[in-house]
Amino acid sequence: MESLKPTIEEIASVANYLWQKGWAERNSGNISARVTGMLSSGFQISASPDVSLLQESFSRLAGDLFLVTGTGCRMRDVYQEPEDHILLIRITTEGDRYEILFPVSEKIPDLQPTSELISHLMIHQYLKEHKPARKVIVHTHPSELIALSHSPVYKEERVLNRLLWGMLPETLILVREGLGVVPYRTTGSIELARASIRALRDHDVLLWEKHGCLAVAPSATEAFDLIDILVKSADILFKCLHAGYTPEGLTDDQLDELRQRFNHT
Ligand code: 2HA
Ligand code: ZN
Repeated sequence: MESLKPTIEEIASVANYLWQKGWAERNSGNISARVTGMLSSGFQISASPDVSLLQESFSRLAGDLFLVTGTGCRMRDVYQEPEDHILLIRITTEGDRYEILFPVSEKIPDLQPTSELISHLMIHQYLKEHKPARKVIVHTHPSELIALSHSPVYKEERVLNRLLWGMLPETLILVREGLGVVPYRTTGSIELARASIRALRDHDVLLWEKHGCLAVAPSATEAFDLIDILVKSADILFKCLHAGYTPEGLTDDQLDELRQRFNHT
């Protein structure tokens, strides 16, 4: 497990950011990371790993290893005691089951993976094939972005991205593809996962209408950053609106100039 420690610690740090930001009420949010090949060769798999059935078959993830936050776990607890709230699971060779290899926590004996496991695995399966460097998924509930998704005007993807890019240059520079808006689907459903995969073709960060955000990146920190930048823009927008005026926003020419100048960032 030693070799997984840096990844576990990074997930724990990001769990803390989510809690500190106010995006992780009670057990909301979840994080997973594909860590296949990262276990040191001496690691002994527990003698009788727990094997659970998946509703879907994940043949392209057969044998893959994932770190996933536990269902019902608070992000603040993931931060405080990562090894008790993050599981290591392996997809079986048939791809229709997973084994819990670790922690099989002493504190929480029946710890199971996040309720969004199916979404995470479906998305990981897509990422492995189409965006293999992106191995981490972060899902969280940032109030400002959720609030925008309650407006029929702002939840229109083109309108929303134009608005958020216009709040400060960094948003366009760092989230060039903008947010992909995913229409409302039930939490934890296969429909939500499918709609997310469609949106991930063109985006690395999604806004699940009236629910939250999901970001994919090479690391948990980078996934967090994508959401954080967009929240900053939304925050500026709300501050202007609360102060009683509509923000001017960057002009089309200013945005075009940024696009040209920061073409390769
Ligand atoms: O993990 O946020 O979407 C709890 C959730 C479900
Ligand atoms: Zn959620």
